[in-house]
Amino acid sequence: MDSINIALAPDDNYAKHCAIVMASAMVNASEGSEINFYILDGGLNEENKRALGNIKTGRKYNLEFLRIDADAFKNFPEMSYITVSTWYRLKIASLLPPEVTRILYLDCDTVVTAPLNELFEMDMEGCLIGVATDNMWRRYSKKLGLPSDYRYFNAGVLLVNVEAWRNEGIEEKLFAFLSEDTDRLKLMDQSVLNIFMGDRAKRLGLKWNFQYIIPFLDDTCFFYKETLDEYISAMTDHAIIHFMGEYKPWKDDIGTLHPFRNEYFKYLKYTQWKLSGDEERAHALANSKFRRGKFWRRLAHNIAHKPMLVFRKYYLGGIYLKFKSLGKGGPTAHKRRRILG
Ligand SMILES: [Mn+2]
Repeated sequence: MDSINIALAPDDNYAKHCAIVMASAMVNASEGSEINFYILDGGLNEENKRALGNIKTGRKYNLEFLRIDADAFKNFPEMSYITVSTWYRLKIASLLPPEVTRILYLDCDTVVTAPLNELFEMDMEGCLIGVATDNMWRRYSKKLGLPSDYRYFNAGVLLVNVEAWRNEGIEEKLFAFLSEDTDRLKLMDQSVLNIFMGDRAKRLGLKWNFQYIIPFLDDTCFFYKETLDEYISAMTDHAIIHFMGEYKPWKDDIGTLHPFRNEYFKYLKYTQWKLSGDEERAHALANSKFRRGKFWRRLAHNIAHKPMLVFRKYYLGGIYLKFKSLGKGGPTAHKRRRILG
């Protein structure tokens, strides 16, 4: 029997979103796949742990909590909404039980929309991780002094070749690299992974980490020819959506601007956090009211804070993407109006 192994690293604030990622993976899993979840646990409370063990999609699943010594990470930096748990994934190979040889690490701001078997069957071709390109790849590569055609990857979805990590002592080498020069920590985990294993990262395609750009509000480097076709195709053919950046689906204000928001809400009902019918209706109503005019207010806000924004190449790139992808599917206006159900 094939198995799907997924690791997640929620703190108490993200337990609900974690449950939604889990529910979405189960609802979309192929029949007959065994589903195993591993929670990198830096100290979740009992109530949240119970809730993660009590997701009712009708599928059976195994759940294991891997206790992390949070003290070991106390000198590791955090950045705006990125908490220390972002670093936990670097310890994944030593935390997992020995029988797990490949794992899919998912950020808790993702949603699964298709079966994941392909990831567990593909040839890793000697690579240490499988990844997709980051929304701002070109800018990051430049900032880090990497070659201008290097496609800086996003670490929110990481297919980890655990076997290779163990055989080659990657974790030890990674932590030695960090302690050699503690300034490297300031780059945060994503850039560290890019620098450390960029040449051994298998490219999975944006289908597996689709980062939708909200035109007129978001900046992006996806409009460059290296990633343009990939983006346009992932708009309709995606298996994992990543709600990176500030437009989180659970935010009742600016989250309403994300056209794939409903992909998040449709899994709420399988979890402990499900809403009653009345609450759902009230929620949908409030959101549709809110969204009217929200776009323009947000645009005005962005321009007021960064007046030169509209002249930026990356900002214009988002608009280019919008027109390039029109007629190629993606969320329709009708779909956008529906929030729940
Ligand atoms: Mn993320």
